[in-house]
Amino acid sequence: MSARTSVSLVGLGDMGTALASAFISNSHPTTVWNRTASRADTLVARGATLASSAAACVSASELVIVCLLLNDTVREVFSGDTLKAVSGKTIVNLTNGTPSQAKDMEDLFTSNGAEYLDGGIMATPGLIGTPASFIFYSGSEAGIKRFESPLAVLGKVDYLGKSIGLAATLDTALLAGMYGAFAGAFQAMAMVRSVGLPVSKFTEEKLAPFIGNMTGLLLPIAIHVDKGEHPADGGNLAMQVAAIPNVLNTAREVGVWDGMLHPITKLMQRRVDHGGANEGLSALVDEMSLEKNE
Ligand code: FVH
Repeated sequence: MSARTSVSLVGLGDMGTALASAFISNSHPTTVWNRTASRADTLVARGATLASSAAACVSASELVIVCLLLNDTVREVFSGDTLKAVSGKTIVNLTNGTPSQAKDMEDLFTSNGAEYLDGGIMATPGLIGTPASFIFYSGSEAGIKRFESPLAVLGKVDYLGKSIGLAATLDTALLAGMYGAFAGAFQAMAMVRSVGLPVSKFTEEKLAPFIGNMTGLLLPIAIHVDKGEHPADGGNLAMQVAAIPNVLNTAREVGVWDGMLHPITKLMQRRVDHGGANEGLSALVDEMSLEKNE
C-alpha cells in the first residue's frame, strides 16, 4: 500500500476538527495547530500530532489546510515565521470568504512561494467525509491535481478552474439559497406555532414535503433566466402581488413579525411597476441587478 499523504491543519474549530478527524480516519498522518491548544486533545488521542506553533504545523506537510473564522484571521495567523514557512507548500484555504478576499489570499500565499487553492465547504461538520459533503475549489491546477486524492476524503472535490474567485462565488450563492429558503420556512414555523400547532408535525407532514415539491420549479425558472424570457407559466406577477399581502397580513393577525417576506414582496411590486404584470417569477432575478437597485 502506498503511503498516505501527510496533511497539516491550521484551525480546529468545529469545522477544522471535523476535517482533521476525516484525515485521521483515513490514515493520513495529520499535524494540527489551533490558537486554543486544548481543542486538539481528542484528535491527538486519535493519533494527530500537535504542532508547537502555526509555523511548525505548516512546515510539517506539503499539503496545508487552513480553516479559520475569517480571512482576517488567516492574515493574522499567517505572518512572520508562519508566512515564511508556506514556501513550497500547497495551501488550501477553506475559510469562508468573498471572491476579492480569495484574490488577496492568492496574492499573499503565491508571493511567498506557495501554490494556492481557495475552497468553499458545502457541508456541516457532521457531514464531512460522507457522500453528502462537497467542496468547491478554485485556483492552482497543479495543486488540485497533486492533492485531489487526499482532499476527496473530506467530500466530493468540485474543482471550478483557475479563476480564483469562483469557489467563494458559488459557495456564497448556495448559502444565499439556503438562508433564503430557511427564512421562508422560519416565517411559516412562527405562524403555525403562534396558533398553537406543533411545529415539528407541521414541518414533517406539510412544510418539508411542500417545499420539496416547489423546488421542482427552480430549474424551469433558471432556464427562463438564461434565455431572458419570463413567461408566466400559469401564475403571473400581478396575481402574486395581489396574493402575497395575505401572507403578510395573516402573519400579523396570528401575532408574528412578517419581515422575512418583505424583500420579495417589494421586488415583485417593483417588477410589476416596471411593466412585468404578465411575467412569471423568473423576472425577479432580472430585477435584482444593482443598476435597478441603486
Ligand atoms: N461550521 C459550519 O457548519 C460551517 C460550514 C461551512 C464552512 N464554514 C466556515 O468554516 C470556517 C471555520 O468554521 P468553524 O465552524 O470551524 O468555526 P469556529 O468553530 O468558530 O472556529 C473558528 C476557528 O478560528 C480560530 N480563530 C478565531 N479567531 C482567531 C484568531 N484571532 N487567531 C487565531 N485563531 C482564531 C478559532 O480558534 P480558537 O478560538 O479555538 O482558539 C477556531 O479554530 C469559517 O470560515 C466558517 O464560515 C463552517
